[in-house]
Amino acid sequence: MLQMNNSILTTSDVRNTLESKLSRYFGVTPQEADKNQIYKAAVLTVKDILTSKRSKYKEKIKKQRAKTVYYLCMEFLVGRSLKNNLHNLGIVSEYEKVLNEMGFDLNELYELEPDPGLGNGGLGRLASCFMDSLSSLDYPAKGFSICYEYGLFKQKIIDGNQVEFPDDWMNDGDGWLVPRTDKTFSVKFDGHVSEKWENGKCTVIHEEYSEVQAVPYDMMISGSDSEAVNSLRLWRAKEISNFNMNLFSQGQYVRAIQENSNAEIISKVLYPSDDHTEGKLLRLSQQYFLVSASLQNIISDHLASYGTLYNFSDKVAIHINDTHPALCIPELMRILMDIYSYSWENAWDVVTKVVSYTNHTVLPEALECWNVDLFRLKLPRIYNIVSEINRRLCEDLWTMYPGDWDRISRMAIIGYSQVKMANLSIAASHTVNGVSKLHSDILKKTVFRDYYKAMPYKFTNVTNGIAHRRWLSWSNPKLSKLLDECIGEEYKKKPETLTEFNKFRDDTSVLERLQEIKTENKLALSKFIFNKTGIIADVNSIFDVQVKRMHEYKRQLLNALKIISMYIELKENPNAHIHPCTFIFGGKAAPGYYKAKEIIKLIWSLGSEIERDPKIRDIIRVIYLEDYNVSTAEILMPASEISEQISLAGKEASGTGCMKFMINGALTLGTLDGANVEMKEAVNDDSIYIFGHTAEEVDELWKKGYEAIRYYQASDKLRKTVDRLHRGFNGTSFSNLVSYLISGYGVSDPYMCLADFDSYIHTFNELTSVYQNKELWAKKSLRNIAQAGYFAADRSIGEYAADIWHINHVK
Ligand code: GPW
Repeated sequence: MLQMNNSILTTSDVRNTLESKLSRYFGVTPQEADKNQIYKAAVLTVKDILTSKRSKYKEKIKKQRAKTVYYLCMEFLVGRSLKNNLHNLGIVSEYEKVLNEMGFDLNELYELEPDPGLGNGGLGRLASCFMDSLSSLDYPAKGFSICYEYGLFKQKIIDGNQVEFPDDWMNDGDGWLVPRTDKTFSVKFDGHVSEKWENGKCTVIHEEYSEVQAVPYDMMISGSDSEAVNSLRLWRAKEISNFNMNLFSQGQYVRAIQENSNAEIISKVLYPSDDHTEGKLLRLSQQYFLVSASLQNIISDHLASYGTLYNFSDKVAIHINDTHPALCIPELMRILMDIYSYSWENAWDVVTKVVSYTNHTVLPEALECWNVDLFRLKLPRIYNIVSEINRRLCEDLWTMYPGDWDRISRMAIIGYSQVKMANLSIAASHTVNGVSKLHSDILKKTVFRDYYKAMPYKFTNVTNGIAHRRWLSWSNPKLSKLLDECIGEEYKKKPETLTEFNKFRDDTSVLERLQEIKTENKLALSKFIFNKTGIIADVNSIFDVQVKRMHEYKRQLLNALKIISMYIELKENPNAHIHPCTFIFGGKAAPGYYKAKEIIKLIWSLGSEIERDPKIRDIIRVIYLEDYNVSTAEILMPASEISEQISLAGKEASGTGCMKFMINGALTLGTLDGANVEMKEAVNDDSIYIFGHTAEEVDELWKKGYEAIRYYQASDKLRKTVDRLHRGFNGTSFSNLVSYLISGYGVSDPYMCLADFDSYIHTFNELTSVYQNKELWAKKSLRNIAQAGYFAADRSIGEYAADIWHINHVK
């Protein structure tokens, strides 16, 4: 129940506000209203509650002159909001009751909300989980991103091929956005820059630029059982109405108008590649658009509160989520020097005190580099500043490492016609962190080794975490209820207290309840799958799930090989001892990522062939779930039993899906990669199933030379599997994938699927054999749930707040 204006929100308040919204916006009574109108009215009323709560919270921040963190990220994968907001505000039962009286089912209303896809995957979802925790822990925070008109594409699988469709989520999904047309900023691109000296003072002149207006749309993020409502500000590009009068006067009316509408393309669409950079001009424009608008906003808010910039670094922390917003470094320099007349040294001092940076990958294809010519042309002033940062950096490095050109060129920000964004980010940030222990260690040892040697004090680790309320309490109400009964509700605010659940490891009635809950959740998922695919997934089979972006390093192909080998075994011996399994896959491939699309085709074809064989499909089934997104994940996680986290060790920075599975009681089958390593430490060896080469062994294998063919020759099972892959499934041959896996001359599969195949199969068999013993399985599942508290975003945010941002709770 929510305390509003010192009074309690009652059901009659809810009824009155709903009625008044229905009448005002749709001219209907509750009796006349349809589901859609009721849904929209509910959103409007919740938005009002958030607004009033937010203004009170803002007052408090102001009064306490509290430091705020600004979290910049090109992606926020927010998921649906109605359910989350009602839960976080503690007003579900009031709404449920009133809506029931009006003849509506709240759960059905939730389903009407489109799932805004303003992110690709892990990176964007992490940002959203972090916003949830920031608010729930009463930290003052503001997220900044782009209001993409088209979010991540919708995926359809047609004959096994991924086909992309536009996601115009704004059509119905903009209900949570509050446009703030009073708070716009202008962002300048292109043109020429020159310096003008007058009376010993230098002014920078930027001419013939093009200008875009950034219009903010705010989404309010309520905390759970907290006072805070923070906001996520999404910028939309709008043409500026002062047209290029030169063009008009030259009679070029159409071109003048056309040039303007080009501006709006900046916030048109989210780039659909994950862990990969394309180096496109439009993407660079998007990045600068985000940081320039956000920084102007941060500075103008600061001036409005304090009237001066002298205390800027005491009151402001700016966090860049990977390097995508790294242009905020030169942009802050530009604003301080060109507008507020700071000296270089003073501006640099401010920048290096406020900016911190999280790295999310070691994959070389994801480390952002921009072509110097493109960069200079689009952002001439910013290029000047980056060059000067680079010049001074190299000068310092020269004193540190005289004559060591190799090292200095590796550490330089500009070199070989490229601007290296990671080097810029490390050079200017006070703190740099990786997202799991293993990943942070790898950063220090490999990609950022030189920087770690030169500036060891900057480097730290903050292991990722998830919004455990969304992913456990609100998505899995049955398990949540069991936990409430066993250990009380404290874990909702203090996830580390989930360990109390360990006390019930020998309580047979609790273990039975766990099994029942899993079965009920599997039934719900099974219905969902049936509605989407017409396939009935048997709830008595093991639900083995791999859902994540399609990527070679995540090795969905290895999982497919495992299933193929089981298929062969069953064909040879229909009575083979295999516990029935339903293999569920889901995930999108970047539209231009051919190999990933081929793997989708393989999984789909394998599934289709099996589906036509009644004997086999009763034992193993393969389902490819289309258009995997946050809402689908909320149904999948509670119903999963095996969580496949099988990336090649050393490649997955952290992974966060793994944590959602764990907290819902799935057992992990995984490599020692990313956060799996810490999950193993948390549950002990008998409740997690680890296989394959370690990161160190992978390195050694590389150095020695990875010869896939050797594994093929050494294992009968593997050889049969790969040969079968060559023959293909459902009429499609996959010989390309075979050459990819074992081509003899060093160009084969860099993610070493074959090297881990045998140990994967072995560990999978070991894991599934436990399933015979339902109680033992439930015990292991309980252990996972009880030890998952560490992987809550509340813990991660607590660490960022204390060790990196130095911000305090505002209550
Ligand atoms: F390349 N991640 C992602 F590092 O989802 F920027 N998209 C991305 O573009 C990048 C990373 C980037 C993921 C990591 O792959 C995953 O391991 C990690 O758990 C997640 O970011 C959140 O830290």
